Amino acid sequence: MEMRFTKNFKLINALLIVFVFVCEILSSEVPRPRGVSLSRASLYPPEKDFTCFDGSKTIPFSQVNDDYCDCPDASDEPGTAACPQGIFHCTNAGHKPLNIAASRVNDGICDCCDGTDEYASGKACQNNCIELGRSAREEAQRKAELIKAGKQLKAELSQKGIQMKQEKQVKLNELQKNKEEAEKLREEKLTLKKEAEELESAALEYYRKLEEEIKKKKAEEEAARNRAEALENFNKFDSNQDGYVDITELQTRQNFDKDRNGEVSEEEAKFFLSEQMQANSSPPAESEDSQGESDDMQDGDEHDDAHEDDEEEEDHEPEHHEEENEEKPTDITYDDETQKLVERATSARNEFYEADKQVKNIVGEIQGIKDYLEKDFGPDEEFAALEGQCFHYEDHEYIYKLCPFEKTSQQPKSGSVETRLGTWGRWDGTETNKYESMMYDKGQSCWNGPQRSTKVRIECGNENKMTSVSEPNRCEYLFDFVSPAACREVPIDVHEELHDEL
Ligand code: MAN
Repeated sequence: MEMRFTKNFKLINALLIVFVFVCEILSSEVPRPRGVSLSRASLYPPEKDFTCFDGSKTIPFSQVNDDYCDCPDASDEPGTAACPQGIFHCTNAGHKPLNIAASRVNDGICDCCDGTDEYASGKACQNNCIELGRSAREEAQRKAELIKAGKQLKAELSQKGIQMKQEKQVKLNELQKNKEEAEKLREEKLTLKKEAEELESAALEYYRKLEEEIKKKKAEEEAARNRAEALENFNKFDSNQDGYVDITELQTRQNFDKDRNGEVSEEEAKFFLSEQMQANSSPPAESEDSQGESDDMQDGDEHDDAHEDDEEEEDHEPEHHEEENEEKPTDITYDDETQKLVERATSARNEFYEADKQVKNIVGEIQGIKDYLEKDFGPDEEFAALEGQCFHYEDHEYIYKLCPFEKTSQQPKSGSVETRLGTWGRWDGTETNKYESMMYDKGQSCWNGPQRSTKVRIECGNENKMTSVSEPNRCEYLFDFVSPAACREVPIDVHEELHDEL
């Protein structure tokens, strides 16, 4: 089968070459001004005056290609560089005809393989159209063979892709049904939970009040303890028992001698008043009233400040205390009936949360499948099988990775940190073939530069493989990838040439 195809192709190719030569002989016999293609020859009848294609002017035919631009549309100078926007046509017999900008005529560079663009520059251009034509045809043949083999593989990929989407669709329908059931169950569990919690709440009301009373009592006891402790401390320092603690009283206490020089200075005593007393005690209420009249006033104020600080701290604390209290098992034991109701409500709550989790899982799965079904895997789902795979390419410095429909990345060979070069964005091909390239954008930002992005060019190949990687602009990467999924019939170039020339 393969052999027959190759044989047929060779025969067609040979016929084409003969055809091209015949056409060339015929075309070279059609008289026309330099730089005019065969298809336009009839627009330049030599026996008539020449009218610009845009109709703006008529000139004697002798002024066509006289190296002076008469027509605004450049139609009078197809073979010279006189008109800036002119186009020069090279026949390139044996290879591909070519249109070049008129400015490239006689510029000393051989643009046409037949060398016709350099007729007056003195540049000796070789006519290598025959060789170029031959290798172009060989390349076209290679490509055609590749496409033929690739198309078979592509058909298999398509089949797989279509099957995968169908299976997902079936799963989606199943999940939609499961979701309805799971929601119904959740509804039932919610009702049961509410009922159980109502009973539980009513039964716990009595214990809640009891607990509050216990808490209150505990708080009162704690406050009384604190107060007694404070008073004790105060009395300890108020050695003359006059209801005030003054500096001299503190100076008698050697443990305030911070610098260990044998005596307690006023500063050391004050330091203690401001730093230590704040933390440990509060003066009795009576002393607060009279503080303004004595030396102790300043110290007393500081003391008050300290007290305020304590209050501030306490302002933040209730939350914490409450939490602690909640965590602590209370000393209260429920009666059997209440205990049963609490247990029933707890298990109703658990069952509801379980049912709710089930619904959420199904919803998540449904969304995942919907996203998958909406993905564009090509007109025949031929690229679907690439999803979930990753392909690698190594150059001297990095290992590059392409995970189709997910991301592209770069990892230094000497390190383990992967840099994301892009996240799947969209198909980015041309109007004629949207699927010839992919764009992965929004990758990791470059230092002082843009976010990294990757364009992936896809060509037909008989396996899925990355063939090259480059970075044409800083942080903009170009991957070349071949895949049977990209094998599609394209017109062979030789056909196009003949069309154009005839
Ligand atoms: C790294 C690599 C390069 C990139 C620079 C930009 O070295 O990601 O590809 O050009 O960063 O600073």
